Amino acid sequence: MNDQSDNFYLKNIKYLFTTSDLSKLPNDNLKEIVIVGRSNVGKSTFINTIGNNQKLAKKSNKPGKTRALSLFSVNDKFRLVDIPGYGYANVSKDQIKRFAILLDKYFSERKNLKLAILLLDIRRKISQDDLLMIDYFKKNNLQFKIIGTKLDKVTQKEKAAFKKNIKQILDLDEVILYSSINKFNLLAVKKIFLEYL
Ligand SMILES: Nc1nc2c(ncn2[C@@H]2O[C@H](COP(=O)(O)OP(=O)(O)OP(=O)(O)O)[C@@H](O)[C@H]2O)c(=O)[nH]1
Ligand SMILES: [Mg+2]
Repeated sequence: MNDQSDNFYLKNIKYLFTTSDLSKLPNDNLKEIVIVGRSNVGKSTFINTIGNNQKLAKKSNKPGKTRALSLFSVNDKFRLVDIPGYGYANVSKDQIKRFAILLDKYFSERKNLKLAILLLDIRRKISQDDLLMIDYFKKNNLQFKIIGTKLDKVTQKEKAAFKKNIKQILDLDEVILYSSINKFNLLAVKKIFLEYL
């Protein structure tokens, strides 16, 4: 992608469609970035707010319910993919299993997929499910980046505890902390996109 990060606007984000049928995904060369994380961490909101388009939310924001992939086109140059999070209570075991199989297929076979962004709530400890996800990415050689969310809600103490947790458990020195409310660190998020496009 040629755009420089500082003039790379994420203005034109369009909702495309939601599907649980991988054969319905576009057959083209556009790259995809999937947003992953526990239910309620802010995945749908993240996509909606980086595009500055609150209306997008209605399309994908049925918490934990739609066991499917939602696709968004960004500037007609790449796609963001929203998926329901893990840990949502009102989902049957059967649904979870079917969706896990679907995701595994998407993660391991989809050629367009270049990066997974794993969102972690800065106020919470990294969960067992988060660790399983990271393990999965490593085993499948899928590039991933971690972004801490809900920065607007945290105290300095919570921020420091999160960074320490990330260092201790994942051995990462740097982690981007983002807020969908005030878009603090949006530039750093955009830089991640650019790096993988
Ligand atoms: N204060 C604050 N609230 C946020 C932020 N991001 C998301 N939220 C709120 O967190 C709640 C959950 O956000 P969603 O975007 O629906 O979470 P999700 O990860 O898509 O959840 P699932 O679809 O269930 O997996 C909503 O009430 C959002 O408004 C943020 O950066 N700051
Ligand atoms: Mg969601």
